[in-house]
Amino acid sequence: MGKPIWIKYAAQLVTMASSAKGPRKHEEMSDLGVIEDGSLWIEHGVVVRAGSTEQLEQHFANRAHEAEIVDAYGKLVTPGLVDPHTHVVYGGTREQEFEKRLKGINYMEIMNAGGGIHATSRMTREADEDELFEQSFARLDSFLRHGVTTVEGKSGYGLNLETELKQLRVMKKLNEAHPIDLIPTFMGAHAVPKEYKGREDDYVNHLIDTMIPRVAEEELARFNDVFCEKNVFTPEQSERILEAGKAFGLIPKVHADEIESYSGAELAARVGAISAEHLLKASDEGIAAMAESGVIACLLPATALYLREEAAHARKMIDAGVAVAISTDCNPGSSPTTSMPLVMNLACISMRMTPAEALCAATINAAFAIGAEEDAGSIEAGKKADVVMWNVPNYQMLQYAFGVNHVASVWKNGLQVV
Ligand code: IZC
Ligand code: ZN
Repeated sequence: MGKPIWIKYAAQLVTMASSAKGPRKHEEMSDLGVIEDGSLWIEHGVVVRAGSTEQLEQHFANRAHEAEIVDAYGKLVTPGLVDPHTHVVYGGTREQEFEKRLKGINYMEIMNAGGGIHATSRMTREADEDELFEQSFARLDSFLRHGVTTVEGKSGYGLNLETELKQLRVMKKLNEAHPIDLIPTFMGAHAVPKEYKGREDDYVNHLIDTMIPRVAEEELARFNDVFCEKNVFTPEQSERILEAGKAFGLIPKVHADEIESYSGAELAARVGAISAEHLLKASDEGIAAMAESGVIACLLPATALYLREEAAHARKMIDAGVAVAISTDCNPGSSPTTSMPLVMNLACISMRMTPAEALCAATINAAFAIGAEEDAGSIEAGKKADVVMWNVPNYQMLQYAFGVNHVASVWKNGLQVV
């Protein structure tokens, strides 16, 4: 695998290493494991040792000549960012819908009139595998350029067996072909397809009897997600779908309380979901229930901004003891972005998270939200060497100078990819 890489003299090395076990809560979210004048030795694609430059100079005195040296003087070095919620594989775009919404027609009106998710579903059904692969590959490149090295991706623009499988197979190929680790979620319950209008329960049964077993049998997904929302799937339907997935080893996730308060957070707690997403309108009881059962809140402030909605109440959740992660929600309707740095900026600006909490939410807590914490989310001996060097001297500057791409270099599995 070539020479060892030695990143030296970083103004700040943020490791996210901590004595805390599990997703970070309360003040644990501010414990970033910062090392000033930081140094990092990478070999065979994994982190061998992180510490001060002085410590590593002592430790590797006999091997210094073997390494390729990277001078990080004046720069910030962090773990690769993790995006725990995307709809990255899709056909077409929805810029006309963007304009409609600016003129005052809302997200659900557009969807109920056959646009929104249904429009993307039509375009995704029409696209062949190669087209979907090419378009999504380019989006993953963009993620990488923004410092993101692990991405969760959902199906849910097929809404029939054939196209859901197509989306998941494209994700599998992308995971193999692209440096980014792409972790797949089945989301056949993203909308009730038009051909089932008035027969919603028939579609729920189809998901449970046919689609979920097939996805599990082909091992195409790790998670099972549902859009639990008024006029989409009720909490009762959502619970049936998530329980059916559990029986096949698919871990539940819930799109909860995005547009209206609908006891989605309570549902996530009840079914033991790994995470609940959006939560703009989550109730206090729902937040308490999530804290109690250890559901991670995956908050999407870029989506809130894009839909011109008030962002989720991150402070309330952190105070209640909920571990918070953040994500782009990259999708063609309500958040066409690949910029996790922008999402960190917005976590601070729209949700009053601190710069430290935002970085925690975009790294280790995001990794926990997709079961990737063994490999990703922190710089620790034995983990994948997924590392970003930024053109700023400290993590506060990363959140402060906003809307700018500060990425200098990215390593994925110890290979420089940006
Ligand atoms: O395509 O509109 N909220 N799903 C639930 C989305 C947004 C993605 C979309
Ligand atoms: Zn989503």
